[in-house]
Amino acid sequence: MNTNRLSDTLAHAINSQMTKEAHAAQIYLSYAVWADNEGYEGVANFLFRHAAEERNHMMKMLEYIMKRGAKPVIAPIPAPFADPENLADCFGKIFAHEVDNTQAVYMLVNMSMEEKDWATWNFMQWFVKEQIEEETLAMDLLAKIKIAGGKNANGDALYNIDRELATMPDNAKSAEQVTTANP
Ligand code: OFO
Repeated sequence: MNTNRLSDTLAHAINSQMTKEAHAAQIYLSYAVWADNEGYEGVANFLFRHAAEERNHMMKMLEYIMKRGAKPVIAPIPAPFADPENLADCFGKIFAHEVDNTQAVYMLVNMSMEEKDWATWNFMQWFVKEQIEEETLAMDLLAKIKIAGGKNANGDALYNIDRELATMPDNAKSAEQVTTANP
């Protein structure tokens, strides 16, 4: 009896997204190594933590494919991006990458809706919410570096950003968590 509850099309698409999450982990990992090498230990710490988050996203996809009765395929991961030129470039590329990932997540939501695969649609909502947080986090990083002077930020400003990122929480506050007492 066939117990596979995923269409081949969706299984393939979720599998591709699973590989994309693994690629994201490699990108964050390589940027973390770059940051550490440049002396930004706080930024490196933040990026190492984020690499682990992306790996967890990959695991969620892998588990979902298996739980629905299909077999994940562990595919090669593309090489990470080249090193950024400076912190402004690093945060800019992270933001662009997260926006690109949001598009990929939306595509899976669309596909599951077209197939009326509500289990997958429901599963993907976790990623929709996660992407709001990831984009917010990347926007916050960009705002910090902009205030500090962008690619012309001076050493003091960069030092402060680096220290802040060492203890910056992994998740940005979502709009749903905000109240008038806690803006
Ligand atoms: Fe950076 O986010 Fe995964 O999905």
